[in-house]
Amino acid sequence: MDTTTNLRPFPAINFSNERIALQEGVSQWSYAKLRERIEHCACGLLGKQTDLKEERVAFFMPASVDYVTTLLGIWRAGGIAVPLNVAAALPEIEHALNTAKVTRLVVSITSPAESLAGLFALCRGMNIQVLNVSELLTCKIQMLPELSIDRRAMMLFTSGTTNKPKGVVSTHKNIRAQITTLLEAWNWMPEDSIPLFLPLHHIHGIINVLCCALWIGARVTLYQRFEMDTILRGVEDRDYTVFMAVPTIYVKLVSQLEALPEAPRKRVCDGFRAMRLNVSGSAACPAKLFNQWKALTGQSLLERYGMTEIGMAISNPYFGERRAGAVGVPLPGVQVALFDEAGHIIEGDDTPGEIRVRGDNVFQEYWQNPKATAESFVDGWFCTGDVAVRETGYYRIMGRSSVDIIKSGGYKLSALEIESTLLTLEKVAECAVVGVEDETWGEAVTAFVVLKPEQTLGYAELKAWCEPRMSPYKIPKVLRVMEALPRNAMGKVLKPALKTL
Ligand code: MCA
Ligand code: AMP
Repeated sequence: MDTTTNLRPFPAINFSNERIALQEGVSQWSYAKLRERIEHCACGLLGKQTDLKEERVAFFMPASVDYVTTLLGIWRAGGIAVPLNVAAALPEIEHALNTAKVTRLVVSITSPAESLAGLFALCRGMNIQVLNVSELLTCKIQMLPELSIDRRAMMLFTSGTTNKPKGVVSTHKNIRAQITTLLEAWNWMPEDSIPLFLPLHHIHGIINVLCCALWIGARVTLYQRFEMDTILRGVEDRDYTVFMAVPTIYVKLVSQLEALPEAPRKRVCDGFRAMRLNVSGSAACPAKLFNQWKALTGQSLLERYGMTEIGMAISNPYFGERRAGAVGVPLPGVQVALFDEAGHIIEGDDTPGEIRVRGDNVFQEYWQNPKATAESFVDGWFCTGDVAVRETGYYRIMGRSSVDIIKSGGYKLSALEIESTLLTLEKVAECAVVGVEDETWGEAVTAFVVLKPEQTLGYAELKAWCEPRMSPYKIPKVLRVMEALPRNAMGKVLKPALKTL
């Protein structure tokens, strides 16, 4: 077994040469060209050093060849890659930079211009050096380090039940395991071609789409966001063999397709029909959506289950029955079990329990947070907090053990984080945030607030106040001003009661 990594784990990047790796607009990059860029970037980051020794290097770019170059350049030079959310508000970026103790930040021509002035000022204040990919690309290629596979490689931020996101650290070995299980399970092949329009600060876009494709030698078409019309033109032109998205995107596609006149609808639907695989994940895919997609495109959506800390763990089969409303069976090399409240493994079907996961795919630690890390493992099993039941061998997700976690359009949000920001709004005396079932978003962030005496607050004012303080997708979709929040005898807010309102 290879225990070092100098991008050797990405076989295609080393050996595929003239195959097209990336497409961005009208530009294309072969694997050989991409490798050259990665090596320039790695050498630029190294300067006179021989190894970045797990330096945390953040980067702020949407899906682009520069993003890919930077991610793999940091890995190649021995750093920990910290991809930032390009839609984040400055206080959220500050939290990430601070938590990760980032020393350098890489930007590029693709970085959202409207955010750069604030970001640069933040970095000046934090003594973080800002670099541009274009400068790094001018550096001469020299010796690059041999790295142990156990080295830390990436830090992603995840919301939990605490109020601030934690840094989830994965090693090269974790990442390799997360990629290779999907290559095997979903039959990835070098001939594949996939559009990438998901945000690149989460596993779904980074591992399931980008890294799987680049590992095997497939082609990735990069979009900075979900550009529906352009992507559907590509589908119609049979540009893609595989499509991966969150349920919200399939909901939006269904309504777009249903609104099209028959001839163009048929062309796009036939484009989807001709693909070898359509995957849904990051949030529950309702059976209704599964059936609508099948009726329109003939595709049985392959639904899978994963988490930032573990990559993917459970998946419907590539060959065999894909069951609506279920997430399937454990992926190769991933151990999955359900545990009852007493902490015992549930052996048979039909008894719900918490999903716990073991395997090389499971992350190493929450960054510099040994307490949270220790609390999330029991006897070597990572405790997901998700509750599921097995039905004739297939897992079905039933919900989460915490009402404080909300899933909106595939993003996992902390109700407490949103509440703690809303409480800094001078007029607000108390507030409670919950996720309310919603056909498009899965759950819609809903804020219940009690105002201080003689204050008023309308939705437009709340939204405008939130904009510089939180990512757009965290901003409540609904505001309910209340006289008082429902509480139990202990004074705890009754969130389930709020949900039913
Ligand atoms: C956008 N908006 C949202 C969301 N996204 N509101 C709530 N929840 C959201 N997720 C709001 C914007 O603030 C804006 O509001 C309006 O919708 C239109 O924004 P726009 O950006 O144009 O929307 P969109 O492009 O249609 O975005 C929807 C989206 C996006 C494409 C579904 O949310 C998305 O890319 N989600 C995927 C997230 C993801 O990859 N998650 C994976 C993490 P207004 O009009 O009021 O300004 S989970 C993971 O990685 C694990 C391991 C796993 O299992 O996969
Ligand atoms: P995150 O850590 O942001 O990646 O979100 C992971 C969470 O998304 C999991 O803990 C689940 O609650 C949820 N999730 C992912 N995939 C699915 C799915 N197919 N069905 C239901 N929930 C899912």
